Amino acid sequence: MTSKSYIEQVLRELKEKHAEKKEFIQAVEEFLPTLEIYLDEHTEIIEKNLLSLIVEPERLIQFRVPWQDDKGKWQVNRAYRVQYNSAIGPYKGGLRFHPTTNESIVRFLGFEQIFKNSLTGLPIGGGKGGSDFDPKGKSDSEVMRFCQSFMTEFQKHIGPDIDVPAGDIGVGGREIGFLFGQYKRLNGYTAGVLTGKPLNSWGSLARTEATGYGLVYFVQNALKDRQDSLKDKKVVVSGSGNVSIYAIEKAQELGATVLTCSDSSGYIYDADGIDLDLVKEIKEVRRSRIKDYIDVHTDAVYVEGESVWTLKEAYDIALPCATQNEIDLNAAHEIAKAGAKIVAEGANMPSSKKAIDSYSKNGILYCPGKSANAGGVAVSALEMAQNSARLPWTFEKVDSELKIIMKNIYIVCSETASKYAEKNNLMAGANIAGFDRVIQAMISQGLV
Ligand code: NDP
Ligand code: 2IT
Repeated sequence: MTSKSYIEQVLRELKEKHAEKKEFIQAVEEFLPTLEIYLDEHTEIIEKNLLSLIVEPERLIQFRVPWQDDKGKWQVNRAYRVQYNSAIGPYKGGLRFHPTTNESIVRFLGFEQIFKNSLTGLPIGGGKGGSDFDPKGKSDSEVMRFCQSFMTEFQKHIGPDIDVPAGDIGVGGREIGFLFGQYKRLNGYTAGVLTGKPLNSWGSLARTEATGYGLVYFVQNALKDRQDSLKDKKVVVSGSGNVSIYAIEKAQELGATVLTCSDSSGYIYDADGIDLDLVKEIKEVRRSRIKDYIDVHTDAVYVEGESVWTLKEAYDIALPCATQNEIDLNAAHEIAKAGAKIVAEGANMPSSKKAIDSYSKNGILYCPGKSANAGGVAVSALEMAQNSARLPWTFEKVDSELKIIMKNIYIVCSETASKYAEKNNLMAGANIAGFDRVIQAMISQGLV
């Protein structure tokens, strides 16, 4: 059997089993075909049918979360954790609280997390979870009661050497703090059971910044490799959450002008460059909507109900940092028309398959999320190391380790791309390099 026909067979079987889980199928369909040349060299993977093992999660947990709202009424949400692959370490990956969270979403995120974590070079397996709970519009007390109820069940399934969750959409320091408090109440002080903890509870300095900063470090390495830099570049960022804010911060620090940010209601275009202190005040302090920006900057534009990817101004770099499939083929055409030369993904799977296929045709360097947004989970692994040693590191130490990790990820992706495809095919590079480490560990361990 050829590599191509084997991959097609595994995909066919997966689609039959999971026809309705479209994001999950999308993530696997984007991944497996890029392994073709690698499989030509490693025929034992075909002979022993190892792809069928890697697409199947080791464990999938689903539970209900009952909680009482401020009016005393009982609410119930559904929660998930996929413990996907533990070949290279305890399951590691975020928790997402968003009404769209379902089994397809956590499976896609968990599947990608395996290979992202592998690229960091650190001892972390792949997992992901979350709930269809919507923290928007909830009081702090409601969020706390939800988190406490969530953890009352979830604590049975996690531990510093078993599974170490962190944040994702809708889960930041506040939620992780409440989850950690409840875990402690049930099991005693166990710093290493969650990452992204508040700094007063042994969270790591620079974890909040890590995904956004890491994304920009990745782009900086890609530009440097092409004798270029971020100085004077025009950058378009989507979202205004954790990843967006710190991507904007680092891009501005390195001399770029960031023209936009957004939320699911609309986007801000500010030709003078986004005022990040104001965005932080609106999103991190007030927990309000990005529309408030124009109350202060009356010369900026707020475009209600539109995605930032409809922007008709010229720019050099696109950093999607909001959510999956925010860039479809039309949006990808707009990005190309704007003259962008790089799309680097802060979000997980923000580009549809057709959008990805269009990038190289339009001369755009595509930096896939698995590689470009790995800085967050990498610093989570450094938080685990600090918690195990019971010693905190300085911001500068964590940040300098993050820079080294992002540089190494860029190098391994680019070298693997050159070996198996061509240098600019960072998607093939990321997928093959991430896969190689995991599958070789699985083989050494007897595929258990
Ligand atoms: P936040 O919750 O902090 O922010 C999410 C941002 O994206 C908000 O601006 C939100 O707008 C917007 N958004 C979310 N869902 C949608 C939607 N369906 N349509 C339009 N906009 C939407 O999350 P993060 O910044 O942590 O995560 C952003 C992305 O980065 C996600 O894809 C996540 O998986 C990925 N990521 C996060 C990491 C981390 O460390 N936090 C690490 C690696 C990747 P609104 O408020 O209107 O919903
Ligand atoms: O998608 C991701 O890599 C994250 N949400 C971060 C996971 C983590 O464990 O820090």
